[in-house]
Amino acid sequence: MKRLFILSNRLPVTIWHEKDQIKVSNSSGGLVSAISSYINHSGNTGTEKFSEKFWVGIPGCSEKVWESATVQLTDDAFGYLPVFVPPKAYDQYYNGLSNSVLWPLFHYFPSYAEYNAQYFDNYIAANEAFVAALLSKLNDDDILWIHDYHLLPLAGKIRAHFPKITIGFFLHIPFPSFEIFRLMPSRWQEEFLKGMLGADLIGFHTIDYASHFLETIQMVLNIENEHHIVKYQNRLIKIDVFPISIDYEKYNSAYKLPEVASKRKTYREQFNQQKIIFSVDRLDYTKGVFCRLKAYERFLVKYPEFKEKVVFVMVIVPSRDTIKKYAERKTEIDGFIGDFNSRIGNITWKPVNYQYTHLDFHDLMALYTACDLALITPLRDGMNLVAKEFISSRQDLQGVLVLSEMAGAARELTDALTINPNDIEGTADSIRAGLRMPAEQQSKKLVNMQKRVRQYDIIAWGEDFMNELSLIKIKQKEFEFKFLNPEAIEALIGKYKSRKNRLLLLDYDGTLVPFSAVPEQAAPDRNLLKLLHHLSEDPGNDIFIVSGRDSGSLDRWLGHLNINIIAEHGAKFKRKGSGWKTSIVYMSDENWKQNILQVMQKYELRCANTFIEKKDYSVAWHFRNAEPEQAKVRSAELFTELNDYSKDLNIQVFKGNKVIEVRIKGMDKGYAVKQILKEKAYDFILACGDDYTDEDMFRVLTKYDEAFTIKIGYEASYAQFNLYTPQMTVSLLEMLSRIPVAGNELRLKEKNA
Ligand code: GDG
Repeated sequence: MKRLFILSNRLPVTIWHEKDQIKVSNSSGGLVSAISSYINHSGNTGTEKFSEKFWVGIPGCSEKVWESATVQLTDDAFGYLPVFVPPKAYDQYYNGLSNSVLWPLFHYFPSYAEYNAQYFDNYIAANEAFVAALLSKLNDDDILWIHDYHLLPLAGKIRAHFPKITIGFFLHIPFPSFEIFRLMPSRWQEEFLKGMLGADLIGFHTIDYASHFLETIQMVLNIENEHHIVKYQNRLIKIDVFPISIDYEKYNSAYKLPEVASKRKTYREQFNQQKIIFSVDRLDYTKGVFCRLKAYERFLVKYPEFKEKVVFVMVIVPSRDTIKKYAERKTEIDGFIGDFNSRIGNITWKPVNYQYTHLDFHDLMALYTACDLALITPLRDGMNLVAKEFISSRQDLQGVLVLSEMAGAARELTDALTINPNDIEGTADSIRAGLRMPAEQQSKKLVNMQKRVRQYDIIAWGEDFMNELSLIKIKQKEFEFKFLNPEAIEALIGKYKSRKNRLLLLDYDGTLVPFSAVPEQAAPDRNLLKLLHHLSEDPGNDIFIVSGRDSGSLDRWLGHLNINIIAEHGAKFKRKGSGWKTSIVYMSDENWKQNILQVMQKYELRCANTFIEKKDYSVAWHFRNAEPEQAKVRSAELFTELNDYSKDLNIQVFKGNKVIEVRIKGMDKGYAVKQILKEKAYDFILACGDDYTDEDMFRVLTKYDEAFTIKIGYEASYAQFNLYTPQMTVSLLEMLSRIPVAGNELRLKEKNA
């Protein structure tokens, strides 16, 4: 059993002074109840149980106060590990970088962001305080789950000390598009992204946020993904979607609680025959309060028959009011509502019933279940749990949800009346439609939405995340860097000796010969030619050079040997003793190459010392010799542009070792190897390659017990082993060529004589 550490900005505790005493109690914010629900139920559903559980966060008091106060904590579900950050630094980390840069930017309010260098320095310092507090407590077997935008760099910083530790990171707010993210100084961008990539699993609420993240790491760090998995610092990292949810049963069963039922009755009586519209959110400019009020006003003006027949109960919960933007907002809302009520209302009817307060759970449930319509209109919202809570609370299957399409929840709650919060007219119409919706239609919609929240509730969310986290750790093991050590060489030689049908699959550039500045200059030397000839003379060996190169160069250099050659990643092949053939049967659009060439030529001009390689079935732009910084930017741009162009065509864009290549879809070395294996059964397979294109071949061969797969280079790979350089591949092949194999001893003796 492993230990679980939850890391979040604040520890879930409340500290207060009572007379001369310091009191501390466990507090249950949204995150703590979410995690607790998952932990408490996980035993029933097979998720790994944890030997110990700790919560790591800032307690909001000094070390001295904490020491005198901790004794009063009673809940033993979690051990608390406090992180102390001095008040001034905390202010710049929390109110500064977290809530005056990341929060506005990630919610698409770039003009609210304050790029203050001190904020950044203190944000990093606060994250380092977490590391310092944990260093002596962690070990590589622990599981860490880091939460939210306050701790973006933390996973990377912990990873530096514990390379094998398991870390999950979940972002509770949106991840913005690259064009927004790039507004931050580039040093900040890199620090945040590299930090996040210290995790093994990075979770977002929606597919859009995950895609934005993937695009951003591509543009900033030049990191690509394959099916949402990226390779970074020799580690596989999964980027996935986990829409946070709620404890469905808790909200659903609250309907019948006596306190809730009686408060519901009070509210209904208070508003008599009026329809109740309800909203509740933290004081935050992202929540779209003004749009909401304007839409409500438009509704009353456009549909005056609702005047005096409806009331809008709007609860705003105090939040971050020490930040200027939030304090200003409060004053504006107060003024706006006062004016609204006097303009639209009358002596007996106040159209907006506004409270700036925190409701207790029973009050909140009473309002969720008393209202006729929940009006949720954020301008941006990572998820929005209020929407899910409202849906779940309606055991009576009555009530309408009007929901902004800018909330993550809109992706799942598709039966809501979705609105664009900036569309005042449209929102006003949706309010009317909601208030006039027939009872059966309300029920039908609620049944569908309740089903979704019930099925993927907070427990499912936690389990889903933890399961994915353990799966990626398993995948990482398959992918680790493993040097081909003497024992492995011995095993390889042993098999080579005893088997009669041997297949040698050898990539060319970077595997048999080192990379050279210009592709045409990578000709094989005499030694390599002699070696290949030697190996090919053994009747038990079938040698395939499996290359992405053009057939012309390969033919010139190797065509005279008695070996098979695969060019252009499988698009062309030459069997020993015969001529070149192609495996491309049909090409939908012959113009693609010309168009791709035109795009690449633009980049050849814009980025000095790059060049284009034209092949029969592919085109490649090489940037090996270009200035690295410029090449990084241009290659990222070209990659995006080519991907856009190729979307609907039968071609695919690949990024290799300092090259971007466009080729026919499905044509890869994995496909080529599958074809070879279809034709003949082999009892020994050796595959060597250095590039990402060779990974396709390695992946196919993971299913063959008799295969030895070797990645040339220092990177982790799907291959079983690594060798560092092409010289080492050649030495290994020389070793094999000297082995007297069954039946061949005589012939070899003669040759060596
Ligand atoms: C962030 C993301 C994401 C609110 N007022 C009262 C009260 N609440 C509770 C609600 C709900 C929670 O607070 C608010 O959660 P939201 O999801 O709506 O919004 P954020 O606080 O901005 O949360 C958000 C979330 O993280 C989770 O990942 O969904 O997008 O911004 O649970 O019930 N609870 C009580 N009284 C109140 O007056 N008792």
